[in-house]
Amino acid sequence: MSAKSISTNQPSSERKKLVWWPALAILIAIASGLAWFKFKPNTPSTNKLAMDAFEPTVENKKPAPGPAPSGMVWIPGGEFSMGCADPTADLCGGTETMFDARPIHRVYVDGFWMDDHEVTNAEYAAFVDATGYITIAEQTPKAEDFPGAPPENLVAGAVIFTPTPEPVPLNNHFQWWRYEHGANWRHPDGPKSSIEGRENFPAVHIAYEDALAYCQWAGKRLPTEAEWEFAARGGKSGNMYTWGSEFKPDGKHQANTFQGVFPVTDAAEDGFAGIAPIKQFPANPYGLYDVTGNVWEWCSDWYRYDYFETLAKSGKVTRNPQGPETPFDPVEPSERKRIHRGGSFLCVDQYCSRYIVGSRGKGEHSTGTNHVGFRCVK
Ligand SMILES: [Ca+2]
Ligand SMILES: [Cu+2]
Repeated sequence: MSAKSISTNQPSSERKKLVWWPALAILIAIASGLAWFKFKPNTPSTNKLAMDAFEPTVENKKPAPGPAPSGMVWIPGGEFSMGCADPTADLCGGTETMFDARPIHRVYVDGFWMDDHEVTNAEYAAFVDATGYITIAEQTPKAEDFPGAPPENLVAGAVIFTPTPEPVPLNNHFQWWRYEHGANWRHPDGPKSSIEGRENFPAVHIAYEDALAYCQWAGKRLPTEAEWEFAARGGKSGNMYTWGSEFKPDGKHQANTFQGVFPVTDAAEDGFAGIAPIKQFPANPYGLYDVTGNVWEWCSDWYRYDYFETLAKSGKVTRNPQGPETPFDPVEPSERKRIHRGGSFLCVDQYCSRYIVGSRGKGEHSTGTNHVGFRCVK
């Protein structure tokens, strides 16, 4: 059984949870929901401040330090307004952005190179061929790491989105995630599936350390959350989406998200039911593809729900923030989560609108799923 971030549509607990029996997991999910309500802050004054807090982005003038490395684009860095200004907090995002992305605060980042696309299966395969690296989803969970788990559940696998046969209340994501033995980046939809013909799709079922290992091999690193958002905004300020403030300008979809009735039918109005190959939609002003939608992207920061608030309170422009020292998610206090950004092919306004550029996602660091990938910077 899978995991349980109540606040996003991706499961985010570690594999320990995945091998627990469903009933216990559901109880935990309900308890987490209660914890969430307890922690959900009442912040009308912050909201009021945040509503008009966007100030112009000031890009660094310094040109790129040299010719672009293959597949990368120069992000000039500079000072910008980070976060979301949406007025209400909702349990699952819904049509609103959660309080953890507020208030809008001022951040500076240095310039850097960024992959113009999410790391593909072909690229991940080149890394694995060269190094023999084995991802977490391919490793059999050790009994000592999963006390109490039935031995028959200690098998390698990963978490896969599974549509429900009929509409369901959107309060328990265990209804549409399942743990499947033998699923991993080579077998994204389960042991019988493969990446043949999917060379140009983003690599998925990649845990944080699997992403990190790739970046290190490539002489790169993961972006910080601030770098990611600066890059995603493309030099603009205050936009709701990476392309502007209208979700479908001229009626055209700008990213691979979810249409239809979640989680039953993906109507694929954007051209794709489920995951898509890279570069199917226009790039943002910096030349980055699929910053929004398709798969979530790992950032290097730990997740803390109140990190933006802490930075804002300092009253200063924070320079090159690296995230909090330690993770904390009140919904799942015992999980160690890193930041996810950009939303995925499962994001839908009915449930999780984290394709909004200033909004945040999070995931337990050792858990990858079939809608989480990454890109690197240097
Ligand atoms: Ca889609
Ligand atoms: Cu989402």
